[in-house]
Amino acid sequence: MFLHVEPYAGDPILSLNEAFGKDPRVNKINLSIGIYFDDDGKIPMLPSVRAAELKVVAESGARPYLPMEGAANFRTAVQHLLFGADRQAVLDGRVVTIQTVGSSGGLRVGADFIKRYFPESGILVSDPTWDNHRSVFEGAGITVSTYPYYDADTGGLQFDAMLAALSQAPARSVVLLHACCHNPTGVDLSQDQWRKLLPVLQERELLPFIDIAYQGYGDGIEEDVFAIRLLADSGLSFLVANSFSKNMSLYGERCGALSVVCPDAAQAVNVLGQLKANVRRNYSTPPLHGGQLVARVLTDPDLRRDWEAEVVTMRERIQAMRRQLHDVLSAKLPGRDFSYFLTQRGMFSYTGLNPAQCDRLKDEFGVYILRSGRMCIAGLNTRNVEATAQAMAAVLA
Ligand code: KET
Repeated sequence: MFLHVEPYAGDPILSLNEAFGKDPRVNKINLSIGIYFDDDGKIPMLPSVRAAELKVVAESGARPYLPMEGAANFRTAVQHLLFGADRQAVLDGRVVTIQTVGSSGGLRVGADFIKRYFPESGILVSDPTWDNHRSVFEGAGITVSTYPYYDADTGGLQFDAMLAALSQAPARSVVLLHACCHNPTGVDLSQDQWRKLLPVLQERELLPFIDIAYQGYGDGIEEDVFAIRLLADSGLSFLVANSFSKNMSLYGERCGALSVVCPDAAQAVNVLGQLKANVRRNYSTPPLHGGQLVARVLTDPDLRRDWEAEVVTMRERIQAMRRQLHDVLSAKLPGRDFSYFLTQRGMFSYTGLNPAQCDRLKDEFGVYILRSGRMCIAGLNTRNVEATAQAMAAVLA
């Protein structure tokens, strides 16, 4: 019956992370997957999230189904976090938010919505982008193409080429944009560049789909939603998928959301209805537990304050690791420019290592980075950063 089913080639991120788990070497270093590890190399349980969990568990033992769109307290809290409670688009009822199975689930529900209501539209993603973007949108039957983004010569952004490509895109093309902490390059648009991009999106009648999986890891929780609020204030219609995997360290709880900013409240009602219909035919309703932790942290003033401080701690630890890796490598290989470790933002740096060099890092030194050259800086700590720099210097020499 299943003889025609071909073997799965594996996923460039998850399969490498699994390979790391099976590697028997004690000194192995995992810089593959986008997970924040603390200085002890552990995935933290944030104290604010732990406190929220104790309260949530103490209050209710019942496990009802959530509505298709998720829990009302979660949806409102997330909408306020992203768009601001007092912003016009929110006050006008133009924004709808549903709770999804991680932001991956939000991307997929959004992709299905696009396929159904914009059947002619393709999606443009940055070159490069998170590997799974292509899989999610192609999996929904949408044609994926790229716009120029990363400049390998400068380690920065090809902003003019990006604008030029988007200026040529067919009307109603979907444009996938990373709000902050671009995955995999760590290269973001400046606020000024976002302002210059906006008229192109408007004039070409493009439909932005914003992915924000690292809110708080760039400049700050509020600062990192600059682009989302700029677009919402402009009256543009767009989609946003966001994640609490990283900034609340809730990976396995699958906490995310999909928001759609609509032209008016009446259209918003219909859009919400179709998102619900899509959820119902896919997985029916989202899971309960993790979303309640998120809602509690976001709405309890004390927990919210603690969480914001914890995010600062995580961000600053990554920045310290960036600095240390930069300094050790610069000392080992003088004359080479490693400043990209300092300018790139969020969890990742794009090292420019080729696949053969990445394989050497893994095979000879037990240092796992993606074969694209993406390194998860959040996997470095005071005990492995030196060894990582040694290994990198060896394969670069
Ligand atoms: N968007 C981006 C840009 C992203 O990097 C991830 C995860 C997600 C969405 C998914 O988030 P979630 O809410 O957990 O569904 N990225 C890391 C893990 C993964 O590939 O799943 C990574 O790039 O390593």
